[in-house]
Amino acid sequence: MSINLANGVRDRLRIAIQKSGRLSEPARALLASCGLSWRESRDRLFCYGETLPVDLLLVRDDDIPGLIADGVCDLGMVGRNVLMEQAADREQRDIAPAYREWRALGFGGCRLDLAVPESWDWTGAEQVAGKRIATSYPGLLAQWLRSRAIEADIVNLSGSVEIAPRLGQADLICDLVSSGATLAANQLKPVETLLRSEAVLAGPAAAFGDVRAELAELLLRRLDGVLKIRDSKLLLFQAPRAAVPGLLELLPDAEAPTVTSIDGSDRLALQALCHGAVTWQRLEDLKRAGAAALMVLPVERMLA
Ligand code: PRT
Ligand code: ZN
Repeated sequence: MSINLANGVRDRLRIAIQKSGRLSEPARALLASCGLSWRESRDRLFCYGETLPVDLLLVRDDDIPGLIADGVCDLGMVGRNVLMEQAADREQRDIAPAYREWRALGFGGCRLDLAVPESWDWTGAEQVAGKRIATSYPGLLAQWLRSRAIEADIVNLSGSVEIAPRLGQADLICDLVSSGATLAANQLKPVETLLRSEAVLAGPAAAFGDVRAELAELLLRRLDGVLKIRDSKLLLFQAPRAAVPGLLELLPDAEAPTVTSIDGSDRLALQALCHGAVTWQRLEDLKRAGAAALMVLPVERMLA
């Protein structure tokens, strides 16, 4: 298979995802649930789209914003932290942001936090003035410091940020945190959140001027359907007519239900799409409020 990676007008859509790492499997799974499938090339860097003209480029996550900016890829799935760090860097160098976040994807969640040695008494952001802060996110950290008019030294490290205070390279750190276990293992504690991050779909700032516009629109429609139903369940139950208003109050996250009357009785059958978790607790609350024959069904696909 010959692959033309040149820029310009194209009739296929090219999406960059992480080759290997935290985001690679969930990104593939999400695209697969949008009905995409691929033929893998031998070098496993490029996957040719079979069901739709949508190809994958497997790269390091840090390369994704640049690939979109350069027009080598049309879209990318990358952490908001990476996208915004590179946008901050472009801003600092007076380069226009060539990409933007199109959708939040609901996986790869983490925070960019300031963390200090556990022995510190944290009194507030001004405490970092004049201190050395180790980070791999110098652009976002500089923005945050500027927004608070705080001056501090940024120690730019590409990895192992969390051991910098113990090595005497820095006084505190600014790094990604998910469970907090890494901070705890290094006797650090989180004190401020600079950014809440998750994987996002990034695309160009300007619209596509060719067939890729339709492909991107189709993909977004499917993606929205998948994201919307990810935590959604179809709830079926029966209830006496008089109990229905009270029951609907217990379902604030449900869309307007379909209501059917049951012949020859005062009872109604209801069907409601719920967008939040339908836990045992919620089912028990509904039962107490008059619902019966409760059933929770998974939703496989939805097209609004
Ligand atoms: O090779 P490539 O450059 O593509 O991969 P990478 O090593 O740069 O990235 P990878 O796979 O580690 O992370 C990809 C993306 O996952 C990040 O850009 C974030 O958007 C997201 N993500 C989510 C995380 C974390 N959670 C996370 N916990 N990225 C990194 N971490 C690290 C963090 O840096 C720290 O070292 O995990 C440690 C903290 O984890 P906890 O659970 O101990 O708090
Ligand atoms: Zn990376």
